[in-house]
Amino acid sequence: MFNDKLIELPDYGRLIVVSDIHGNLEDYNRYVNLWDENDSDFHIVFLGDLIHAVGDDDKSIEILDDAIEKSECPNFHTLLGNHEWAHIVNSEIYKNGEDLIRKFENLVSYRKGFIEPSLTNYIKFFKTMPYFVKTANGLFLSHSGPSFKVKSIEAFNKIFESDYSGPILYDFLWNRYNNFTHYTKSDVDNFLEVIDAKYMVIGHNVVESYKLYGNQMILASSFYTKVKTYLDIDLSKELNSMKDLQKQLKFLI
Ligand SMILES: [Mn+2]
Repeated sequence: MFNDKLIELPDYGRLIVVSDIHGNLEDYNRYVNLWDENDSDFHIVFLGDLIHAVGDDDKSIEILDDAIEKSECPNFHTLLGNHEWAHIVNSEIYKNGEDLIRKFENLVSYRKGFIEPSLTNYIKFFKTMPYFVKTANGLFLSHSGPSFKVKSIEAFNKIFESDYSGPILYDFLWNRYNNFTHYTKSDVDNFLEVIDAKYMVIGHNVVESYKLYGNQMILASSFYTKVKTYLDIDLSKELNSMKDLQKQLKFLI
């Protein structure tokens, strides 16, 4: 069954995986320039949170305008992050005391002259964002998670039936690896077994460069990191250990 919230990638081609951009246009452009939109077997995935910079230099609008254009390409994928989700469900989101929803709305008015129809169109775009990517060689990509509540494939598939307020989707957008009430290494393994994948790659957390948490890899591609790290994956290669995945890590210099 076709599911536009779960992208399945084949056992051939190339895949670049980039985590949270948070309004950093310079980094966004550097990653996009690594990719070739004309090669349909060459995919790029952003793991959510394209928007919301902390501080003054917030290029969320410029990034979104470009991403909306590029989303016409079937090999360009931007997953839903908790920051995009907050606009969809109209939930508050603060960082360093800044109200990021208001800040984004002000930014839209400032850049476009009026808040509407641009704001509505951005939220429409957020609603087109897939939640997950699964590759034939055994990777599962999401913004965050997993949810320890997912103990069967049926429980997992319920995410796609419920709307944006579902508790399991919430876990895949907000959970943090260093909070044992969210999930443990064995929750990662249980989840990977349920969805028949080997390794999970997420963003969302503040780590320096990248971090391994059991069979989970946490990437920091832009936000809060000195060494900006992404994956450049050969989809035709089998993955037999986390080392095989680590070998495909690259760094923006
Ligand atoms: Mn996040």
